[in-house]
Amino acid sequence: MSQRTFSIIKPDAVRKGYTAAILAEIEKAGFKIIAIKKLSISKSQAEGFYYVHKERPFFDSLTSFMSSGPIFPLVLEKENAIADLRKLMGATNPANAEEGTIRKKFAGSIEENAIHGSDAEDTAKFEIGYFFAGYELA
Ligand code: YYY
Ligand code: MG
Repeated sequence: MSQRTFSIIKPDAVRKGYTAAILAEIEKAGFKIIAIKKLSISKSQAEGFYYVHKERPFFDSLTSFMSSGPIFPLVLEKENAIADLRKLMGATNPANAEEGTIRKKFAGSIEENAIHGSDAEDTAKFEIGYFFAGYELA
């Protein structure tokens, strides 16, 4: 059954000019792009998005980074989209990411790791709603 997930091309990847290359990897892997936009978020918007990590030591640095420049939020659809995107992304730390994954190819560090992907159905739902209105998801 077809499933939707949420992704972000992060500020590091946008700055380095990797947006189109990452979108190409995503499409090549069989995902349909349901919604996409370019925007910059404030520190407090980044804090709201990553609120599950608010007690973690990297929270302040992560949310500063995520508000440091333009990002591309995405809604993606395919069979098994949530797990398949996580696989395509690779490990959080690019040093541990498998060959051929987006983070292996495009991430610079554990923080500046090029791409976000939802980790479960409930988080995908929250994250899609955080960035997109219903009328943008036709
Ligand atoms: O889902 P994923 O992005 O792979 O990792 P999370 O554990 O959810 O962490 C979110 C985000 O936080 C991660 O993409 C980079 C950053 N981060 C960090 O800067 N340092 C860590 N030790 C762990 C995560
Ligand atoms: Mg995560």
